[in-house]
Amino acid sequence: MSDPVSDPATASVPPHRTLARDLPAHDGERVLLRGWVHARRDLGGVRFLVLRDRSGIAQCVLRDARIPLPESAVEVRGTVAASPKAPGGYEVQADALDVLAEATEPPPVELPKASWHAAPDTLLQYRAVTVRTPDAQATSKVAAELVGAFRAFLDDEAFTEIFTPKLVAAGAEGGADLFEVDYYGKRAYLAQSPQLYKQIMVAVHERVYETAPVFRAEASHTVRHLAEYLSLDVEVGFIDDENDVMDLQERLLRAMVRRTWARAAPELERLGAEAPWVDAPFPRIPLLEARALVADRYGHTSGGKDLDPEAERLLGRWAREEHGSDFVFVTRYPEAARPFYTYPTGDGGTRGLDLVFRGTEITSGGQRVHDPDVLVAELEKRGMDPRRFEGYLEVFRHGMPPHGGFAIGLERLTALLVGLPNVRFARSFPRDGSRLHP
Ligand code: AMO
Repeated sequence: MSDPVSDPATASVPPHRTLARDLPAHDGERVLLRGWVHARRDLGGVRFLVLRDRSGIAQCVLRDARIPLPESAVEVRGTVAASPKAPGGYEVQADALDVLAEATEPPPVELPKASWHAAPDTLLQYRAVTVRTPDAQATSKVAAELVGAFRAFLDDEAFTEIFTPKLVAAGAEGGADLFEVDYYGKRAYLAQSPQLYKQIMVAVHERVYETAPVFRAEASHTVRHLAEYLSLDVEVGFIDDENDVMDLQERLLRAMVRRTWARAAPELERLGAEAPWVDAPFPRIPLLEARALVADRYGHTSGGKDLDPEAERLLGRWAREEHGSDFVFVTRYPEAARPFYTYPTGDGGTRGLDLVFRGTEITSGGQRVHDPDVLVAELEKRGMDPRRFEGYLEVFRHGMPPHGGFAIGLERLTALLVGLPNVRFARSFPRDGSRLHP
């Protein structure tokens, strides 16, 4: 066949580039690879360059070329040959190596080594480069597929994507974890969630979703809290009660897991991810029953109004053992444990709920208050000034139907799916109490 690289007839058009993963389909042919120097080895007369591109890695064998430092951007021309020891069973016998951008110093850690072997702080300090490790690349790909699956499912169900402000006048979730911003001399905040706006938009489209960062000035430094995370928000109108919210969530999570497993199979395999149990119905258990169950069955008494992390873990174990599910809904949260917009049941409880996945909360949601007088009362009960929510409250005087929704924390879901011990590594550039760079 003609050489796509040197054929003068095609010299004026960009040469056809082959991806590392496609070498087996080009056995015996000339190819052009482009990527980064992932690793290099010098065995006397023969030099090996492992090239990494967006699809994976390819072994290239060179005779005399000088191989630049790892992470240099290069292009390699040569002929594909079977090689049982090479990754994927094929290598490129190279006759030309061109350096597109030479690395001027070695990477801060050896990127080809399994990334989680290095100290987490070092990896995060040099994240601009360590984000290139195959594990980090696979993780961000899985996260992207999860968001794609979220959108695809909801688009099919006639939801409309919305875009709400991240600079806001008041916090929606209560609590002290607000980042304050100087807004033209006035006090503003970074949005803790799109909660109030997604509710307002229910009166426009009935069914809405948003995928956007939210900000929490979390005081606690844990492996499951970030100062900035991606919130996958859903809100739907004309529901009967919170069971509709759970039904939707269950179908959505099942679809997200299945599609991600189909589309990111190589990445999930590389990360050693275990497919979750999603086929069985997700059990639903009221909070008080969950606390009692964890105490009776596992001898653990949960502290606080909510379930503590250990109680969540044990409840996850129960769901798997008794219901064959990696997911479990915790329902009927007490008013004291939920934000003002949660639908109260009049007995101190609410139609607020959480979804626990593999023993960790990954979503919160439920039915919302749609009566403006109840909303004002709920704000006042929590010592919040209704005047600060005037724009929001107004909407409820113009016919808000019964509605509800939920939000998934993308990094928590990603970390739990691929087995990361720390949610920071589920985000390319995590923000926490001590990290603002890179
Ligand atoms: P909530 O505050 O419970 O609910 O957040 C929803 C989900 O977001 C994730 N999450 C976090 N992830 C990383 N770092 C954090 N600091 C963090 N905080 C929360 C969790 C959690 O389950 N407006 C409501 C949602 C709703 O009712 O629709 C809300 O934001 O996975």
